[in-house]
Amino acid sequence: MADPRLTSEDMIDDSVQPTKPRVLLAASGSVAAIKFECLCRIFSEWAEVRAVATKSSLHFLDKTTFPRDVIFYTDDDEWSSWKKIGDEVLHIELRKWADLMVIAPLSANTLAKIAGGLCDNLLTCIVRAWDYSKPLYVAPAMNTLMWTNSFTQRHLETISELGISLIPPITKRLACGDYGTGAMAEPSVILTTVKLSYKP
Ligand code: PCO
Repeated sequence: MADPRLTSEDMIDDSVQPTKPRVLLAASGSVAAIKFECLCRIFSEWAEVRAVATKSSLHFLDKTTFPRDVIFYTDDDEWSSWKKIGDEVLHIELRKWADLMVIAPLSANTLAKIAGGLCDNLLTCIVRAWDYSKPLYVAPAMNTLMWTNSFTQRHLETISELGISLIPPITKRLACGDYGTGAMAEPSVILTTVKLSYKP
C-alpha cells in the first residue's frame, strides 16, 4: 500500500527523462577547428547538438566523421532551404531552437565581424539575431600577436557589453610554431564551463 505520508510530488517517475539542453556549436576559421569534432562529440553526451561551420573552418574539418546525431549546417544550407515568402529562415530557426550557443573556435576575423555587427554568413547571422536572454559563449583561438593586438581587446569589450561570455585561450605551442597565448581552451574545459553555469 502507498505510504499515506507521501504526496504525489514525493513520488519520482523514473520513466520521465529530463530534457537535454539544446546546444548550438559553431566553428570559425582557425586551425583550432581541428578540435571541433571532439567538441561536438563530448557535448552530444550531455546535450542535443546542432553544429554550424563557416566556409573557412571547413578547411580544418571532415564533416563526414561527425557524430550521426549532430545535425551539421554550412552557409549553403541557409538559402538552399528558402524558396518563397513563408519558408523558414535557417539562422532564425536555429536561434529559436537553441537554449545556448558556443562558438569554438572563434577566429580573430569572426570576432571582429561580431563586434562590428557584420553578418555575412550563417554563423554571424545567428549571432546578429541572437536573443541575449540565452547564453552565448566564445572560445577564441588565434596567434599570440593577434590575441595581444589592441583590436582584440576592443572587440572583446564590445562583445562582453552585448552579453557574450569569454572562455579564454590558453598558453602553449601554437600551430605556426610560436609559443604563447592564443590556443583554444580544451574542449573538456569548454564543456565544463558551459555545464557549470547552465540553468535550465
Ligand atoms: C597559430 N594559430 C593557432 C590557433 C590556435 N591554436 C590552437 C592550438 C591547436 C593545437 O593544439 C592548433 C588546436 O595550438 O588552438 O595556433 C598561428 S597563426
